[in-house]
Amino acid sequence: MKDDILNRLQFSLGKDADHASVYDWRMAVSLTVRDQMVDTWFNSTKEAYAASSKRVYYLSMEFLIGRLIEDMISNLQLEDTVRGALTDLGQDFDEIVHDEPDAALGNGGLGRLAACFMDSLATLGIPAFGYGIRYEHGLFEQSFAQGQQVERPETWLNQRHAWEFERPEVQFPICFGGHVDHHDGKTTWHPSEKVLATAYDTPVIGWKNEWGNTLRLWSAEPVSQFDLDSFNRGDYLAAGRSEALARTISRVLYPDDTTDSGKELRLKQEYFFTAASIQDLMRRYLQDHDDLRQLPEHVAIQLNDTHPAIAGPELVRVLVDEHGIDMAEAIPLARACLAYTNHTLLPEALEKWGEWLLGRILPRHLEIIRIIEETQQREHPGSPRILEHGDVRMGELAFIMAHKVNGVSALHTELVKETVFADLHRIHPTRIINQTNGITPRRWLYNCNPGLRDLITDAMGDGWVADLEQLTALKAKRDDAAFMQAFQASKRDNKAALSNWIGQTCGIALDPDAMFDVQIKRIHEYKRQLMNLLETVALWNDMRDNPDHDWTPRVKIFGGKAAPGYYMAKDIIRLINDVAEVINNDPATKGRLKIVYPPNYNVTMAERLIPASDLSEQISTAGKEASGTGNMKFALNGALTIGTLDGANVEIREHVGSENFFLFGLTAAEVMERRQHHGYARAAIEASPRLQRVLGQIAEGRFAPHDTGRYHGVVGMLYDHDYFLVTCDFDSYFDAQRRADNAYQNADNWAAMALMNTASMGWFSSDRTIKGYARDIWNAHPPRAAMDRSA
Ligand code: F58
Repeated sequence: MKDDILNRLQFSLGKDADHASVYDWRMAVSLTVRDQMVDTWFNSTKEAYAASSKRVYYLSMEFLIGRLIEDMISNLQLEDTVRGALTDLGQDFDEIVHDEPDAALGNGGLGRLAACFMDSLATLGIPAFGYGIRYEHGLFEQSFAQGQQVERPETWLNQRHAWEFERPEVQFPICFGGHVDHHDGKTTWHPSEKVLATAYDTPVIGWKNEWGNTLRLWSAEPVSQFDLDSFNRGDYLAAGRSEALARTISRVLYPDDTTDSGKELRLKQEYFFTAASIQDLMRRYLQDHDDLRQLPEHVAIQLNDTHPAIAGPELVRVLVDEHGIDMAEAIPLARACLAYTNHTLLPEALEKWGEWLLGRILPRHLEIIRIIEETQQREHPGSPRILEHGDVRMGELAFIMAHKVNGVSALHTELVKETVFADLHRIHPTRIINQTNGITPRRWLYNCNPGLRDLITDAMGDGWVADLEQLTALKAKRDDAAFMQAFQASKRDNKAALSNWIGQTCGIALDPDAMFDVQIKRIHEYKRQLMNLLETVALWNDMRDNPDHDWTPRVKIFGGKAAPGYYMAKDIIRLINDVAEVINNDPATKGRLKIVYPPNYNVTMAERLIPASDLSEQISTAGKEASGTGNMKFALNGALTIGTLDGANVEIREHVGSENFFLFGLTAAEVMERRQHHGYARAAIEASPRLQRVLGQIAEGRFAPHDTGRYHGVVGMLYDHDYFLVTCDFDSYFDAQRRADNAYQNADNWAAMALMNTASMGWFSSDRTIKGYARDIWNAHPPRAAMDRSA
């Protein structure tokens, strides 16, 4: 390993050890590790070909991967080797690992789920490709200026990305615009614009280096590099115009996790990566098959939300216009390949495109969508429409073109059946199924929490890493005093390390014995960071009123970004920072209450915060959080949840036991009912003197003394259109928090509850989720298991 690293340093980086920077060392280590993945990767590809396996194609606009170096090293079981080699070379392993920038090619849960799924697909040995976009700029970088969010472009590709292989030979033209000709029964699309999609492959190697799949990200390039005629005429801008146009397509990730941006560029991005992926998988299929009617036996295409929903019409277009299959046959054939995952019920997040816009950019696709619509109406008169009020509704399109549609938690799936797709569900009663989300235990326990990982492995071996349900054996340890002591110590160590980091980065001193209460996720009204903050102010008031009470010391940690155009979310961020400023400087609550909000929350920060958390905030308005996956990461790492009956919280509570979960709040049914009552928010505020006081303080400018009107909008919203029922759940939430306070006072009992959480979370491994997809949706199998069976 030492020689390999030095060789890489010399021959790939052109540096000698004396002059190498941390970056050079990291690249040398990464390239060395990457070399060791290639055999597994090649062999997996060969095996999948030899077995003529069905392949899974996971199409996702987002892959929120974070750093890769630790994943790669641990999945290859190289930790000790690499660490040892670097120590011998006089280098610091941790410093090198922390030098890698996060690949932030996603907004939040949806993108992170895709990354966890890639890890599980490889670990399970299921042949799969992840297809997405190689954004030049991932999710923006967040900083705070006077408490307000400031966004700056993220530049992960300024440095070379060590893990990818550029594939200049894998290149497909992607067309836009123009018109369509129908002649002698033949249809021809004459596009007006064309770009090239070039592949960049990152090998994804599963646990213990047994199987490797590919994450193939597409980058847009101009068809012709530049126009030499214009250049020679001295028109340098015109010479580079087509290049500039093409490159914008893969330039930025849309940072909007709330509403359909309505931008033409986003539609082009969606079509760009979907069309490239379909050309690629068709090419692969046609290499060793000639009967396109067998396509569904070899190809499973999973649509991660509606962003790639144009895959339906695109696949039909390719089958009909390029391979001469009848439309009537092509539609069901495409459907048999396609499945769609829904991640949201929020009406504003369901994608729609103006018919006019879609027709201008993808004229042939609009024709095909019309035919799909007619076919659906003919077969199921009165079916909900794809085309309505001048819009193309991508949810309906995805549903109608999928053979299975899945929700991401039990509750969410029921709500999908009852609300957004109620009418389609009546027509296709077996199409909607549930696949509750999961998380990869490799990243979210093994790598991020080495203390707990070693404790568990010492107690039971490392079988749990690929079979997380083995963790139930830990339940027997709750009476083992030595184990429980070590369990508590590992949490204490993680909290001390986090306190150090927060001290260094935010300049705030924390007491590692305080309860670390953490809410990290995108800032959104339905996730109710505001309710958490109001409770913090109420607690502060109570502490100041009763200074002699035996208060449980708390550290409230927030993390998360707001979409740049989401003004209410940005006000909430500013309010958190303003309140922190006042409370953190109040001598009356010193040592008892602190608020920290480290800027630029990302995957790497989550890996730091989650292992050091005691209390996990999962407090969305019931019925709004489709699943949540952060909730699973916390519970697995021994944090207790304070939460509503929403998303996967419901299933987490069933697994960990209601006695190990702080439940509060209205149920989804009660939420819908409450909204029918006129003036429900005012009534709730009037009934709660505690809440009234907090709202009064905020409205009076207690936290913005030089700009007292700053939060009138926020307070006014709570009085007049508190759609997410912050006011109605406030008292119940406050009480649940006091139950948590009391429980925390008994450290042994708290640790026993935390252990029950860790021990009960095995079911939430994304390995279980992927087995569910493979069985119920894809009918895909690991070729190796088939060979083992026949041997
Ligand atoms: C999330 N959706 C859900 N969307 O909110 C969360 O409950 C769930 O656990 C997770 O998916 C995985 O199923 C989500 O993250 C986005 O970020 C979209 C990005 C593009 C625009 C629309 C929202």
